[in-house]
Amino acid sequence: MKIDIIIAYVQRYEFGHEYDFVPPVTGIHLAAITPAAHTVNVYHQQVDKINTDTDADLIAISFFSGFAMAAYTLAVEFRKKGKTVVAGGPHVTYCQTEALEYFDAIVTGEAENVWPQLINDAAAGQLKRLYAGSPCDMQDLPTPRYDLLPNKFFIRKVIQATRGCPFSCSFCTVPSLNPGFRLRPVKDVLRDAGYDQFDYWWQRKIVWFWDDNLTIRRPYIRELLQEMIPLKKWWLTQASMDIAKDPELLDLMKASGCIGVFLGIESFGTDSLADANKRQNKIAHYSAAVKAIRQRGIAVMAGFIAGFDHDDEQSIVRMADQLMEIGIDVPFLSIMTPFRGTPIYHTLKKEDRILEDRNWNFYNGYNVAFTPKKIDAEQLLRAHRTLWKKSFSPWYAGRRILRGIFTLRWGALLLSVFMNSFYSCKRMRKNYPIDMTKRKNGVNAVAPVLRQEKESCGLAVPA
Ligand code: B12
Ligand code: SF4
Repeated sequence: MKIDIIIAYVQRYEFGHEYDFVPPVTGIHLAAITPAAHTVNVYHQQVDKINTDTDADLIAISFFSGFAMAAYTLAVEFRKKGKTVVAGGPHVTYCQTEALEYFDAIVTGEAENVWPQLINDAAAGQLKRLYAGSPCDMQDLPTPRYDLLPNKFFIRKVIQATRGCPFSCSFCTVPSLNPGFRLRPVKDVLRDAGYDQFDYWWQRKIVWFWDDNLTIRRPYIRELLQEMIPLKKWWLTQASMDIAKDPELLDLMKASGCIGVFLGIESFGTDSLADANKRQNKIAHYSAAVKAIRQRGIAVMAGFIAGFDHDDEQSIVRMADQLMEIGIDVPFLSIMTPFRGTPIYHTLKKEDRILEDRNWNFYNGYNVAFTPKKIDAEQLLRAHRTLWKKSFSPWYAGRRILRGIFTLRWGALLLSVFMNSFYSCKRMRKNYPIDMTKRKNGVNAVAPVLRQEKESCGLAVPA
């Protein structure tokens, strides 16, 4: 069979990009675990135009909630042309009934244990409607099919070394989507990190670990990083703030080539952190933690969320200065989003605060899909946009870059220059994040034949 794997994507700004920073591992990993008898292509809507006139026998679409409308639109087009279309990913896992309206079959949860079976069934014309995946043991996974990535991604060597996260933040789907914490054998990770068949030096040099919490199991990360030192790579990952209290680990991160760490800082409000169940974050330690990481020349990227129950417009806009004060190199500024499968969704649903007339396009992290507590939805959006514009003004972005010149190692500085300039250019060109309420495909609008499921869908949320 010929299989097209498509990673659906919708840009959040007025204009899309033809090039982008980095792909997910999803598509090239599914391609790698596809039985060798079949031919696979991988397309990323993030940078590729999706051609529905394909000669593939099976179309497999991956998407998360914010891209559901785009994925359903593609599915409708493909099915009009007589194609068999299957899907998987976080959204499908939680909204099974809805997804089954658009796809011939769906895979819930992790796919490793069921994907080959689905392909065999499709080849035999005996596709079932639902394949329930189970947590993968992460042993003997092949190298992702990097050869199938379009050259339009700046960074291409994406790897998952671990899966899952031991924490349970209220807004996050990872604990229910990827239960438990599992590790790949270090030798397999090193093999992938050493993959070198890329055109450009930086694609060979940079390794982006798409782990949710790579550093949490200390003996594992120490072993991995020791072994990475001779590879002389630059690498990035997401981690918990507790790394800052482990100077030995930070030194090892530096020695093994770490250039950037993403921390989920989320808020400067004690009550908000408690609501988020982010017990690992302590506001009083933010500055010292960021300093300890930056002292090793490593850039600190950090996520912040606007829209906690204790937030008002002032507290949201104030974050632009607070994140500067604690020394963040690259901020990621989101709006609270009630993803299905998260505790926050269930709380907001119980309190009748989900804005049911707002479709999945509002679930891109830059729009409002619920009624905030102290302010209204419009004020939350306005405060977020003010925060975003202030944080990426040339003055703020420029200061972050300048600060890096004196502290960061040069790979980390490049990262800061690149990312801050990217967002700042968007802001200067008035290429702002799209306000979905102003869009035809926003409030009350439907994708072709889309009926958004109103009830809580899919898996139960762990207590
Ligand atoms: C890489 C990544 C990104 C990248 C690239 C995304 C892209 N191009 O699709 C970037 C940085 C751009 C990104 C952005 C965002 N992301 Co993101 N991202 C990830 C991340 C960290 C890794 C994805 C990955 O490669 N995983 C490794 C692969 C192997 O696992 P997987 O994708 O889960 O796939 C497995 C199964 O799900 C299944 N599967 C998946 N698809 C399919 C398809 C088929 C056909 C089959 C059979 C099986 C299958 O099989 C795979 C193997 O088991 C995940 C977290 C995670 N751990 O997955 C979050 C995640 C996908 N992101 C998430 C979110 C919320 C966002 C943002 C909205 C964040 C924000 N607030 O700004 C933005 C949206 C951007 C936008 N434009 O709207 C959520 C999605 C939740 C949801 N229900 O939708 C996740 C799960 C993180 C979380 N904490 O909850 N993201
Ligand atoms: S620490 Fe990060 S990955 Fe883990 S549950 Fe919290 S937000 Fe999700």
